[in-house]
Amino acid sequence: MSKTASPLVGIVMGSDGDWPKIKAAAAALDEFGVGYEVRVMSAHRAPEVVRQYASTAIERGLKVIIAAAGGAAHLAGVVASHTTLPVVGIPVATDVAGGLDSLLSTVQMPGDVPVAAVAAGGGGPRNAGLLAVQIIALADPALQEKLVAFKRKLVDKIADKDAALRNSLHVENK
Ligand code: RP5
Repeated sequence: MSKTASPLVGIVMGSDGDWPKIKAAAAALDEFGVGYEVRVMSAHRAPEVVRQYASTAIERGLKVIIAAAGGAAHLAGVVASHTTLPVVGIPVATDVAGGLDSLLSTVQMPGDVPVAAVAAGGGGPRNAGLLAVQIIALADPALQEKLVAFKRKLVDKIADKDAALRNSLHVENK
């Protein structure tokens, strides 16, 4: 449902092979009921498609674009060059030091063209989704409330882990 109903977030990636590595971004949007669309496009192999997509994103109602790419990861930067929407870059994990190539290509933008880059691998893709939710929530009080509840649950989750670990250590030490 989130994929089609008035998408507010565009998730674009350089290759279909990126999807399994970054789909946690979409899952985070699903969690908060934020609509999104998903596209494969390449800054290098189909630059005109990227230009067209990014330069019409605002008029199509998008509020944030999440752009994922690996290796010479220029997609987020090129998208950012064609729109005033906030762009969140996901450096796709690779076998080069876990995605250091992607991370540097995504994050080392020149001044005047910002890309908010998340971590390569680990919680990075999920954080990209959450960051998009937080940006959209600035103008959506109901979504903001969901984020406040989410933060509260994080505290509870850590308290439970703390109690469980301390309890297990206490049992072991007996
Ligand atoms: C990047 O090159 C893509 O984002 C992908 O991570 C990487 C390899 O793409 P394929 O050659 O597998 O299509 O543009």
